[in-house]
Amino acid sequence: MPQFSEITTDLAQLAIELPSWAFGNSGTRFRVFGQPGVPRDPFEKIADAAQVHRHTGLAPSVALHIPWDRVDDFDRLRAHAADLGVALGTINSNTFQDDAYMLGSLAHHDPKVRQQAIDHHFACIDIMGATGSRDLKIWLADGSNYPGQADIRSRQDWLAESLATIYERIGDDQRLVLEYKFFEPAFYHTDVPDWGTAFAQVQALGDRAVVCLDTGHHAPGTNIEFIVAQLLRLRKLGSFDFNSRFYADDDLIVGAADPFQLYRIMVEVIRGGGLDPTSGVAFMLDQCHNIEAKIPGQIRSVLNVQEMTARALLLDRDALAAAQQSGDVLAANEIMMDAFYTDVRGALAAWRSSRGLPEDPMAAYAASGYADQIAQARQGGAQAGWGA
Ligand code: LRH
Ligand code: MN
Ligand code: MN
Repeated sequence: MPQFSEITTDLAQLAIELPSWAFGNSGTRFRVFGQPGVPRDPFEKIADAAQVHRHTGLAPSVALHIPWDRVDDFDRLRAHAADLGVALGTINSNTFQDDAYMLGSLAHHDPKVRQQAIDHHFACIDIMGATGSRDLKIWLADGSNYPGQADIRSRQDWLAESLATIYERIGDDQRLVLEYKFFEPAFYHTDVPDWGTAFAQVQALGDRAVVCLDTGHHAPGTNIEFIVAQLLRLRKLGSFDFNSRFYADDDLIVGAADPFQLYRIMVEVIRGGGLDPTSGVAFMLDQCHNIEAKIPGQIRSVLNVQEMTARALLLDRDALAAAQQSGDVLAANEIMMDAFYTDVRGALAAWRSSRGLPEDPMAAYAASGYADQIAQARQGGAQAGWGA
């Protein structure tokens, strides 16, 4: 197995984008729990995200969701982020909250509704100009609940047309990122339910259209690392929305439910060159902290990704390849598990401190007094925007 000192150059490349909505109040359809000190506006969300970066050095950018994070002056929001040492990242569109979209948005049967949804994406592209964002991320709630309700075949064509119209509008250095999800809110059919459909749709658009893989968006038992390998192979893996799940789209802390799955995903990311910043693979979190504190929840999340990335980098790939080539099933599996079972926490703590970061970011945040400060200063925090 490689030494820890041999993996730090690669490890230093890891950057994880935080979702602005992780800092707002959230919950389930049953209850949204309010927490003290929760941000009242996008400026305060950025300030909280900057705390995560300050203590971990892992989270240099923040994704926005429009209209949840709509502000009058995006230039000012961008400058505010820069002052706090972070950048504005992906712009997420939202066509799932207006009455007009009850039966769909970009795949709706009515061209007027499709146009409304396209116009929303044009507005997002304008915002990207001000925020300096590279990626427009599209997740659609489009689908149907009952067999016969919708023409599922025509909807693919309408979706393709809508996406092509949006794709035409993005800049040469920008990307359209299409996210899939197998169900919810639609329960019978979903218009972009899986990686294959997302791939087919973005492939028809061009090079600057790629797929977002949200780890919570698959049926239980799905081999997600295989999808990672395939999309990287096809050069269509644009980004991850990391989170973890026990049942459906639970949006829990990444690596909490199944650290081994996260390790296996990172093994395939590294195998396919996805850790190299030039690969264009963006690592993002898409989580909600319904019952735990939000800023430490995000700190824990990025540390979990860092830990599993370190273990995946420690995998002895030469030995693994040799075992695979010789058909030695048990040896290959043992090599895979050796790296997974390596406790890297001590080595990571020492490495952090050698880079001027706290050895223990969770403890450093707790000692910083920031949680008390925001609890005092902010009253009436905003809801994350969904889950009410
Ligand atoms: C949909 C989703 C998508 C949305 C986010 C709030 O379940 O994963 O990425 O933008 O949740
Ligand atoms: Mn997502
Ligand atoms: Mn989701």
